Amino acid sequence: MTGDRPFGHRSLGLRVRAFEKGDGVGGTWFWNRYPGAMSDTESPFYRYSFDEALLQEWSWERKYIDGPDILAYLEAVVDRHDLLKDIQLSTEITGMTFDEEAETWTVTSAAGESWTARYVVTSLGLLAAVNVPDIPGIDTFRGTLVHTAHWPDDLSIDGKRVGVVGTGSTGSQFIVAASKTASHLTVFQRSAQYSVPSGNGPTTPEEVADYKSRYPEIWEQVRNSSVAFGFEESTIAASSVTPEERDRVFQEAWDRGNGFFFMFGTFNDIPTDPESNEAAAAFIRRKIAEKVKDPETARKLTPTQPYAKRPLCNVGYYDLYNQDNVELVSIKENPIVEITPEGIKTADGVVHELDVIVMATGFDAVDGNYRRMDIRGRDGQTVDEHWADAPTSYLGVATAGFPNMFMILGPNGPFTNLVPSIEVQVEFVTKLIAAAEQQGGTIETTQEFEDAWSEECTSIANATLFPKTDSWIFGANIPGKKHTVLFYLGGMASYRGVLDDVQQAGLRGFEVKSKAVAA
Ligand code: NA7
Repeated sequence: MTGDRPFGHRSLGLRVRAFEKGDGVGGTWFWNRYPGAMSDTESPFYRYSFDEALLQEWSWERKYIDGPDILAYLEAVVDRHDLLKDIQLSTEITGMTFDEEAETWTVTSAAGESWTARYVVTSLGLLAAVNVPDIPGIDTFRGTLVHTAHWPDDLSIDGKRVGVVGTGSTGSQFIVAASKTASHLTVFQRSAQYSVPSGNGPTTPEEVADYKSRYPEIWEQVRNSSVAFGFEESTIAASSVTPEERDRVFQEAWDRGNGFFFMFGTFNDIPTDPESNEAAAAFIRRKIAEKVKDPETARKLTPTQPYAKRPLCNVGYYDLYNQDNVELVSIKENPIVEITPEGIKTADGVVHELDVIVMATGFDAVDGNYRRMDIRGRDGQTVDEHWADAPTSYLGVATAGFPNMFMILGPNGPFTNLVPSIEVQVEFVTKLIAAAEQQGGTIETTQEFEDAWSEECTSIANATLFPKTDSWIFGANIPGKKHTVLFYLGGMASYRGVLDDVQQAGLRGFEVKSKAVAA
């Protein structure tokens, strides 16, 4: 292989066995095949930086890559690096137990197979444990009921009566797509959302060539930015400029497109200053009022919470509610009471007759899949017990009492375009494993460092308006889940700075315990 830098286990010369529940690689993009699925990170930045040759080979034709193209890209990565020989597909791992005597992990599958390893790296998916609401009568529906993350390849909604529950990032993408092909689309909305235009459209070959010629500087910028979306975050406070100037900047961002750009590229205090946040929110609310013709529909679509959830963007999200085939039901005002064989019944007694019900109801984010597995560290303690109060970690990659276990996108990792975060964490975990290899022992973090990292994440989150809204970023979407921070909201550059400091201080916060040395 040429043109790529040594990355991950290959730089250590270790043997690796990877397990994947799906019948193919791709994770999120393997599972999420609903109509309209796409990344809202612009195409040049939603890819790995480590394979420089592939960056040159792989092109794109639109501002954003859609689900099937991302899956094809990930398959190409696997192919090029001949990874499939190390990956066992269609294998659901159900348990992992640390043997303190042997200092090894035993990994077991649902089929009863087991393997032993010195190290385990968990990449269980940040948004993978599916959340399906417990609605009475859900099993009685005569049509097709699907969660967006389990979309069957042979399910078409063309010409059908479709109901969708959920208007988050997934729901709004699906709604835009379904509004074009369903005979009737009923949107069951719990919370109104702020959505700005994505600005999606064709890219010219010249633009693509220009990006390709600048990749080294692009990655430099991405890694030194906050959200790692490939744009410069604003350094100007909305509170420092006139209302006219704010609206000029918001309009420019509206015309440019992209949700993260609207929140982080316009001004630097939208997520933190209530007045600046309200200025952005009011701008979007005015757009809703301008676009949506029926005042009652416009009222229901208008959010009242601060603009402080994961930012969304779509093409024509609000306009589509003017179409005759689209109907909006506010289930805050008129709750779903049950699912019947014919469709969805709301509190006003109406049965909305449907052929397909789509649950765009999200995920038990971040720790969901960890808790669904039986993961046992020192003294037989499970991860579920260890996280009884809240899911925690040191630097998003390690948790105390679980030696030689490393998480990619574990709790309290950075909140960014996830591809660069994955790369940064893989590089860091590789260094941790190298340290353990070098010293011939186990490596683990301590409770003290884990607690300090949680405090750091909480205090950063509390300096923002994000905890003031109910979203999966704090676990608020799952009934009974504790409202707690699940991310490091300090940004990519700061996160990398912390990792650099930790390394320079001899992996501060990690202990290598060598039995040989102890003996
Ligand atoms: P989200 O963002 O968690 O959205 C889920 C949506 O489903 C949201 O509108 C919820 O309303 C709604 N929801 C959840 N539970 C229910 C129940 N019980 N009844 C009615 N409506 C419900 O998930 P997504 O899949 O859209 O996006 C997750 C991330 O994946 C996304 O941010 C990307 O980064 C990728 P709510 O707003 O909670 O009132």
